[in-house]
Parts: sequence; structure tokens; C-alpha cells
Amino acid sequence: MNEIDTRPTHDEQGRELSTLYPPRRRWLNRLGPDERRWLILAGIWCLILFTGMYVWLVVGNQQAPVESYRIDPIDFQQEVQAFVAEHEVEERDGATVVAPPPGSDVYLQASQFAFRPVLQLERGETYRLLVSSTDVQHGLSLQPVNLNFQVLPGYLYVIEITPTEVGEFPIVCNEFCGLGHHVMTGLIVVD
Ligand SMILES: [Cu+2]
Repeated sequence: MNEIDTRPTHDEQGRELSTLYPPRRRWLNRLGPDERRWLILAGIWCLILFTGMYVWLVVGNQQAPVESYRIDPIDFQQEVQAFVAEHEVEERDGATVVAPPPGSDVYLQASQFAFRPVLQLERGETYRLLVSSTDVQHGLSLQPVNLNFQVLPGYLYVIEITPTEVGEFPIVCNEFCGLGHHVMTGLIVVD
């Protein structure tokens, strides 16, 4: 049981006194039965979610296969230019569309404020997507499948992808990267 504090809280002049005493010996109130129940429930739920992360990783196959390497942003830009020059097929709304051969290495460059080039891939083929940034940190978010990757300058990420559906998949940047961040998009077209 809690002891009831009977010490005066104010002196005769009405000045606060309680700050002068040490706290009561048992100053923390015991948990009520409802509080206890909710805390136990919340604790159990935390453990379920925590375990679920690892279960989902294995069972749900949610871990994207990613290799990463160091790369100089200028070297990367040159590799992208060479890749685009080799496989360019058309211009689309001012963006270059590139159709690389199935199963090949495919470059995707994130720069303020676009993902280049537009990639035209084939369904059921596996590609190695080579992604890097030439300036600041960006976030590659492939929609609507919601695949998310960090894109950092100086690092090359190799993401293995096998498109399973035909369609147009926009890419948006989900890492604030400057004044044009809200218009930073890209596109993957699957035939
Ligand atoms: Cu951005």
C-alpha cells in the first residue's frame, strides 16, 4: 500500500515547501490491474513483431539480393553514358529509352533530379541493375511494387531483378535530395 504523505506542502506564507523534502520512500504508484494487462499485451506484441521480422525475411523472401561496391561518381557517369549510347532505342518525353539485351547488366543513374535512362526490360528475364548516384543521396522506390533502396554517391549497388509483370513501373525518389526532389522520377517499362 502507498503511504499517504502528510507533510505540509506550503509554509504559512504560502510558499512551496515540497521541493525541500526528499521524495516519499515509495513514490512510484503500483500499476493497476488494467495497466499491468496492457503492458503485458504490448510486450507480447513487441516480441511477436520482432520475431516476425526474421520469419518474414526467410519465409516471405523479402531480402533483396544486393551487392555493393565503391565507385567514383565520374566513372559511374561514364559507364552510364556508354551503356545508353550502346542500347538507346528512342526518346520519350525528353527521356532516353534504353533496351538492354535480356540478362545483361543494366545501369540506372540517380542525379538531381531524375533517374536515367528509362529502362525497357523483358518479362521473365533476370537483369543486374547497377545503381548509383552522381551527386547526393537519393532513394529509389519502385512503384507500385514498393521496392526501396538507398542510392548513395560513391557506392554502386547491384540489384538482381526479374520482372514478373508486364507494364510501366514508375520510380520515385523517396529521399529528400534538394529543391527538385518532388519531381524526381524515372521509369521501367516491362514488355
Ligand atoms: Cu529526392
